[in-house]
Amino acid sequence: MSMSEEPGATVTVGAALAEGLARAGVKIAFTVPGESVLGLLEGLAARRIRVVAARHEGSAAFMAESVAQLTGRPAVCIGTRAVGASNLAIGLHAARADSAPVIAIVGQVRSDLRGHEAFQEMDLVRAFEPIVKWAVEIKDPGEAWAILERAVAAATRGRPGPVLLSVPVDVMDALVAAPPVSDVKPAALRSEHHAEPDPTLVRKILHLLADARRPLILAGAGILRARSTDALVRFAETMRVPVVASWRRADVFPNDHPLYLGMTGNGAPESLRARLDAADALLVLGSRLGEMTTFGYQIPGPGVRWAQVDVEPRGAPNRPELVLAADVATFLRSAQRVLGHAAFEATSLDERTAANVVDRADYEAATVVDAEAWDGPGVHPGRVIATLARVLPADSIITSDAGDFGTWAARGLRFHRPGTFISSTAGPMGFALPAAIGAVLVRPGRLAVALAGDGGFAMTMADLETAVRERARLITIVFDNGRYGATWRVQNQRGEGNGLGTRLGAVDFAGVADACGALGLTVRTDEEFEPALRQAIEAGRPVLLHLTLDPRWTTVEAGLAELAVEVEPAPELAPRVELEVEPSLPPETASEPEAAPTTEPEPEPEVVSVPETAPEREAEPETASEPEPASELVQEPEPEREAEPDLDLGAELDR
Ligand SMILES: Cc1ncc(C[n+]2csc(CCOP(=O)(O)OP(=O)(O)O)c2C)c(N)n1
Ligand SMILES: [Mg+2]
Repeated sequence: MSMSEEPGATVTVGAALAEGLARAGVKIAFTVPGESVLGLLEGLAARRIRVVAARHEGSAAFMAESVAQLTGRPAVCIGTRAVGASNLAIGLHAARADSAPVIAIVGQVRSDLRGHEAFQEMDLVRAFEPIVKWAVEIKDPGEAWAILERAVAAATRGRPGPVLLSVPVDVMDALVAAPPVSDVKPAALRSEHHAEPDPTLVRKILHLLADARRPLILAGAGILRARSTDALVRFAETMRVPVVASWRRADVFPNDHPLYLGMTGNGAPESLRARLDAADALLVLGSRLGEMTTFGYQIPGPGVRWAQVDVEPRGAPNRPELVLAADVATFLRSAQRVLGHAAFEATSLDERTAANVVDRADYEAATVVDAEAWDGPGVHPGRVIATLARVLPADSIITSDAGDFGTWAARGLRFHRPGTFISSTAGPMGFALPAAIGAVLVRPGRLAVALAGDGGFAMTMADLETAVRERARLITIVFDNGRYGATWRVQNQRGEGNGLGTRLGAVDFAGVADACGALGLTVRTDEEFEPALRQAIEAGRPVLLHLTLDPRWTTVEAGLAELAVEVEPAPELAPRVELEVEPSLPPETASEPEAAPTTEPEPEPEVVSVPETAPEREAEPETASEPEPASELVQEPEPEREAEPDLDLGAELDR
């Protein structure tokens, strides 16, 4: 239904909300529905917003968070009443931590039943107020349009973040006046205007960097949200100041640039911590200086002169010398103008340039992750990462879960442009696969690669089916050490409780992928990995690579750890027992002598555990696909990310 121009025309609240979302640029919404939100889904479909069913609301919220991180535009997840909302919570918490503009719309019980502990009733506003930026219930259908506008503004303005709208089922289906017809976006849906920052403060910040001997810039998500990577590159080059990325924002600056010195937090190269300690001035751009980024609030160290530019400066326990509450794009523009006019007396530009060369060489040496000798069992996590860095297309979108395996990726991967690394600073397990799905659905030409541990992956692995159904071009790589490794490692350090709550059983992850209609490959040695990866890139459908990992590999910092505790071998998979259904068994199968593997596990295949054995599943996505053109609704031309066309990093970066 399109909004009628006739005076007095009415639409349902669900349709009005869908109209507002469409005008805010929403193209896709993720949901596990319930009857309370059906009116909204109908409105979305009428407005040609693609509706994607997830297998868990947590996944739906992660998918939306990923889209919001990637596009900077509002992204939508939808759940039903108390149960759906509770499941959405993890993704909304993550969106808050990641300053991602997610709009969650949740059904609520009928208005006349509110307060009676009705079926699946919860005071959603009270429950979610501490989690989201703004939570509100639409009580009067006539206010729906105004509330939606306000919600979009709250999600996207200032420091972006999640909002939650609770909509009682009767309100959702109530008729209201059609939203005003307009070619012009309502004010609240337009992009924000940022005032020019105070020029004196801008100059002072520039002087702070220019006067220092060993200055450094720390850049975070604010740069990504403001699409200011190019501007930052120019600024850093003009000032000849190296740049480090905040935790999980490694794509904020081209990693092959001679001024890039790595990502802070877990997995940071040792050179980076040393360089941060050596800095005598630090400019923090678009980062809240979270606990992980600052190695537990140790950065900036005492005595370091530092400045922070952020839409909402906050984070560090010690106050900056200079603080500018401003959008980083506006700041960088002003700074570049000043730099164009004023000749800066940097202490010694040559000296600084020479120091930068040494810093970069230190970074490169400290980010080699595949040096240790290893003959198995299982793969070398660093070699896997080094292979990914070499083989994946440079514009692949890599998503990462929580867990120790991720430290290898943090140190060893290289990102060349913004929007190629999506991870959450909230550290939620289960994030990587849904995030990869969300990412490729809005960037259909790209390849997404989800990195996860066996623990985190299993939390959302049912969404492999979503990936198949939605034809998401992705590869999931599962680092399987048979445990919640990061937590088990801490047990090991404590010397107590070895394996308590942290040991996991074996899962045939390739088999799970196969069962969902994806292609599953099991990789047990380093030699097997690269051919499997190349096969996955070419596969044309979702692929899972199940990597077996010796649990002595923990973090990249620890390398091959000396463990204080005994490591039990990973449990073996119990052989699959087939149901004996005599009449339908084809005679060859029934009579085959080796076809009863009740005690012996299957012989290990070379690399591939399920290649050609599932042709009928492969065909399924084709027939089961939606009647509408698959990605037409989200086919954006390769995006508005400013840095993508501009960066021009040269052919050597196109691995
Ligand atoms: C939703 C959620 N639950 C619990 C944790 C705590 N936690 C952090 S890492 C981790 C273990 C992750 O195990 P796995 O995914 O197998 O990765 P590994 O550390 O073994 O590489 C746990 C339990 C978390 N971060 N998120
Ligand atoms: Mg694990």
